[in-house]
Amino acid sequence: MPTDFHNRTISLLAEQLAEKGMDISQLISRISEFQIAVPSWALGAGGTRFGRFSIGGEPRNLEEKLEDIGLLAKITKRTNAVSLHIPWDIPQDAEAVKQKAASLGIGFDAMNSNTFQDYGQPLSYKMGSLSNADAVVRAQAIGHNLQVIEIGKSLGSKGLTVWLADGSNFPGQANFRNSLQWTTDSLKEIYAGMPADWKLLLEYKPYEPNFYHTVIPDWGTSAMICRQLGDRAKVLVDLGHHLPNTNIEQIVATLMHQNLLAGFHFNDSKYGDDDLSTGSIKPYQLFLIFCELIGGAAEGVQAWDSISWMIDASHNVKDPIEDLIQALEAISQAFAKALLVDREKLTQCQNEGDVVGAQEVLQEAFLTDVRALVREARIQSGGEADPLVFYRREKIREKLINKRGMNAQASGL
Ligand code: RM4
Ligand code: MN
Ligand code: MN
Repeated sequence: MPTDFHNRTISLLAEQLAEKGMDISQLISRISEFQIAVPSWALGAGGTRFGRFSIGGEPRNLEEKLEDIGLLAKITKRTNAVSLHIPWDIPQDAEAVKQKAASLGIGFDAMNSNTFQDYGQPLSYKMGSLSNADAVVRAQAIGHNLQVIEIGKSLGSKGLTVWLADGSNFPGQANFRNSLQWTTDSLKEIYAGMPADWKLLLEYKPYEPNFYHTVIPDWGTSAMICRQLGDRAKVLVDLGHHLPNTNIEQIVATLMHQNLLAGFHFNDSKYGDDDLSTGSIKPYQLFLIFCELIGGAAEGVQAWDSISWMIDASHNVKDPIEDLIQALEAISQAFAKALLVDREKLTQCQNEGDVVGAQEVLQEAFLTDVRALVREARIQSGGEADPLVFYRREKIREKLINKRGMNAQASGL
């Protein structure tokens, strides 16, 4: 987009917003401050259980993953942290990794433990980890989480994200109540091993890889467990971890109401845990979620800064870096649009039973083209006006392929 055209667009938008009593510079600083972490497994091509198609130039180790995130950080200015997955990304030299990340302007978001795969550990997780009927397997899974906390401490992380694949595939395979109790007891031990300034982010997921029952299938079960752990345990909402048509914005509002929202894993979904690019399927839903987040924080039910933000998508047919650029843009746009909602008017409509008016308020904000606003925030922060155009013009993928080869593969799923 030519600079001149951008400048005219942004001044027109500033004028429009000023008429509604909104100050564009305040909006720009809110958008600029909003940073979303990138997981270390997002830089390589994902895949499905049917196959995986390489894209070439994928990072071969943790250092190269950090370099890719550093590039994203530099051009988008929307990310400043990485979320590591253990054992996929065990740092050999924590101090060196920490320094490298710092030199790229990257910090360490929540750590992710992994007890959903076997990777050479003594006992198998085939029949579950924290919920396993065998106490020795549970102890091993607890020990793994404690080790992840130690690694995180050495890097300056402040959180542990737990996603469990535990559950069963067939009726009768597992005892519902015992699985839940063992999971809760195991999590209590993990929680007790966390430093006082850490938080535990507990995911839920209705199905997959288990298809009959999942030990933590929904936000309510996660919340119930968190309540038994302590104040620093909260529920993590992964947008893909719901059955189709679930009202996720209501879940967000409810969790905030109880000060129980740990954070987000952004992605989009048509059917289930599709891990598609954020904003590619249901941008209106994403906007409505941000409306609840902004509303909840503005009304003081839960502090904005207590919420963690991360992208958790799988890149099967797109260049992962391009996909992450698109996701960061979509998240920023949904956030910016939600900032435009006239909350006073919305409340008035709600109180007066003006259903049409309430919809108008939301649509007015959602249908505003905020691309120039998001771009301006990025330019003012020193990023690229159009990161995707820059990425392609500079032939970054070609350069990565030259450096790392066509068959490079990152650790991960
Ligand atoms: C799960 C969940 C976790 C992620 C793994 C790879 O479905 O979303 O957050 O760590 O996938
Ligand atoms: Mn997730
Ligand atoms: Mn998932």
